[in-house]
Amino acid sequence: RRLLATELHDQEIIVVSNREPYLHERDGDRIVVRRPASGLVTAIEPVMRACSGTWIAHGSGSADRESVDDHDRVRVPPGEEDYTLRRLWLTEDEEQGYYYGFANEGVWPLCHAAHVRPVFRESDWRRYRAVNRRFAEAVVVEARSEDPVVLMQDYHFALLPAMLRELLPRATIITFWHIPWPSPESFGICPWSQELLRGMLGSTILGFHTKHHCRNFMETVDRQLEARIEHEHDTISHEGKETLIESYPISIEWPSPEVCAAWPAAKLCRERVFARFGLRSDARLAAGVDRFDYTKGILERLHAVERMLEKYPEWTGRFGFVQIAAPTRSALEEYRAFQARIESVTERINTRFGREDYRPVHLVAEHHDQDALIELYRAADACVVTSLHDGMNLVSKEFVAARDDERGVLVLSRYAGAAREMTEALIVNPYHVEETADALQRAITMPAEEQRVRMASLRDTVREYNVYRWAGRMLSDAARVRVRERIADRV
Ligand code: GDG
Repeated sequence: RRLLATELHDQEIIVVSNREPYLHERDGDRIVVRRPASGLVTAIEPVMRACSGTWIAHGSGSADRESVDDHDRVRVPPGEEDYTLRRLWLTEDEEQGYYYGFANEGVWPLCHAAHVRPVFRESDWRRYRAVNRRFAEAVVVEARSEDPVVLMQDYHFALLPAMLRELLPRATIITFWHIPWPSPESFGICPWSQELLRGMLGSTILGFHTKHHCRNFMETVDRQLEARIEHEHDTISHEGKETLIESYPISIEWPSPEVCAAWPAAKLCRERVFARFGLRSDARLAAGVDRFDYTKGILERLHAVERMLEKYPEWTGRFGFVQIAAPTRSALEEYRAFQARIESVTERINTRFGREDYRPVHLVAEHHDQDALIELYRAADACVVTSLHDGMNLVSKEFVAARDDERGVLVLSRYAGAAREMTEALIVNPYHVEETADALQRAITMPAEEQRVRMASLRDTVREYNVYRWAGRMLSDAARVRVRERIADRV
């Protein structure tokens, strides 16, 4: 956090993302504030609290417009008011075309190797372009200087960097792509692939979670555009503008001693969670926490649980798997069908292995508050992350951060960016049911000393490479580039 403050000096910071960090929702007569289930929000929010500034996002809470007098702008977090949240209101057509259509039916499956076919509609593309333009104009309205540092977030805004570069040529534009970047062949099927690449290359810095995603991006540009690629410096020069392509593995805010002191003891968490799900006191508990998304490997996880119960029948009656699945994008048919499938597989496993007073799988398709997630992380013998493809995955890091008792085992997909750093987890190929089932068995039978050694080492990594380091590295690279550009301007 200190490093971040040094990097920022008095620099103006503007964040642009689709998702807003605080939603105002109507609950009967009251308006309540909710934090959305989003890895992006989890990561950026502490950075914004540290540096003040303005966050521009799509206002989507049911009571956002009623929440404050100037309903376009609100100071957040509620009660602390560290920074400004500027909301942009989208029409239903805009939301449908830009968000659900192009971003989530097009780019999301395009970038994730989860075997879901992307859908590209001309009308969605037009709306995506128009909404990117609206956000670019909003940045210009909010900017107090001609050279702010603008942090663009994610695949909703691939066109925005180049649009903003035209409007604010002296801005430092840092774009962070939170999802994987696929191979050039996979990306090439998008009818507007070149426009997307040109848009992104308006950035001063373009960040991905891993080196592998950076390499894929550079190869994609190499195949599709006339550009100079300098692998030695990790830069791409296109139409007279240079972009640094760099990996910045995202992370979480490491909990302070005060935060940890306020957590209920792990034993108490266990008692509460076991009571909630009707588990015997000698049972083992594995947990999953995800947005209810087809990329997260929830189906493969259930197959592994089923196989484990089949292969190690001694666990029947003594093992519970709790899956929190926060509702997401349910307006899309693909998501509804996926969610229905998971419900039916859950039921099948419960019918097969359950008894009158015992259900092995508990699927809770509801948004939970953060305290409830911490309680579950602290109660579990194992946290299971089996993403089919995931830029990073923050749940794995949150689980580790919650385990100050140095107990619990992380089972982690090799296809999550997190697997590159979190090598002391039990790394699995989620498509390999047998391997994942055996990893589960190993996790819930791991001796305490081995758990401690693995967990302590994972905790060192996440504590050290926390979200402030992620932002600090990006901002210090930006400061370096800025100085170089200013000198070049003068020459
Ligand atoms: C994208 C990339 C990358 C989940 N359920 C609830 C809830 N959550 C929170 C988790 C975590 C976040 O949502 C999910 O973060 P992930 O990183 O696992 O995944 P995505 O949302 O897909 O995030 C991902 C990330 O961006 C950051 O760059 O790591 O690869 O796909 O923080 O705790 N939070 C609450 N209630 C829930 O029910 N409050």
